[in-house]
Amino acid sequence: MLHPLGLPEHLKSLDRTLVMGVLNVTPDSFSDGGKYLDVPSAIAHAQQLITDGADIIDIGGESTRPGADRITTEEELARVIPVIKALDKSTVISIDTMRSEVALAAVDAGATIINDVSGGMADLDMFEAVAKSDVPYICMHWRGHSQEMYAKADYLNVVEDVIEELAARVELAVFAGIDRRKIVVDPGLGFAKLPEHNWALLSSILDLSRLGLPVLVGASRKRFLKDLGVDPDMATHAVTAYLAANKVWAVRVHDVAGSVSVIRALDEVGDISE
Ligand code: PMM
Repeated sequence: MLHPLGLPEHLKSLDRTLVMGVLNVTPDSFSDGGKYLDVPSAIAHAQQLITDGADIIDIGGESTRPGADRITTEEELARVIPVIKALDKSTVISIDTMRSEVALAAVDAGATIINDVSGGMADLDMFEAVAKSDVPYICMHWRGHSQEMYAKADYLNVVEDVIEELAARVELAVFAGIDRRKIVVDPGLGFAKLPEHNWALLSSILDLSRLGLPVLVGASRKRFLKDLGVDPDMATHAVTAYLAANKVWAVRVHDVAGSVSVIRALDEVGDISE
């Protein structure tokens, strides 16, 4: 398993797909909006995710749901920083933000991974902040804010276009001083993507390894899975199994226990190519 430089040692020794548990401290995210807005319930949920086996807790204060309005930096800081500070220092925390100011404050408060769904495009100071923080950086494929993203879901060949655009962001990040070995790439399912784009990216997930970097995928409970008309968590687990069999670095999921079970069983089966 290819891990980014700077990941805590106990995670680096694992030869399996990692599970990132989602903690949205927002009133309006895709599936868990409003549930964990106060600090005690956010902490209780983080603890549940850890008990369920999450390797990383991804804390976000701004919803990226399609059509969502932006919040102020102050509001975002007020939602996430108290939660990060209150969590046990042994918890591996990633901060899900597009803002350099929030990323820096979160690292200061104890976060050790920066997860930027805009791949440095929403805030021109982000790459510099990441370089300064010197923590692993998740660089997601993105084309625009929630209000406008579906108007930008236009691709000649979605897999090739996403790889090319991600490669360009990675080069800029490195140019800005971020260590290439600390970068993780993410195809950004649902962000300026129609269902057919998400499915095409999933079925060609191995092509992303051309970038030579660890890959993270967030498919959990997204609309293209709900559109199947089946249980969205069951559909998420199927995607987790597929991604783990294809050796992605990590999956970002809401139902941590389900993904952990799937990965645990798959681990026992072993590598079919051996
Ligand atoms: N998706 C959401 C939020 N943050 N971060 C990464 N790296 N990848 C994703 O796909 C991603 C993300 C939106 O989903 P949510 O509102 O259910 O958390």
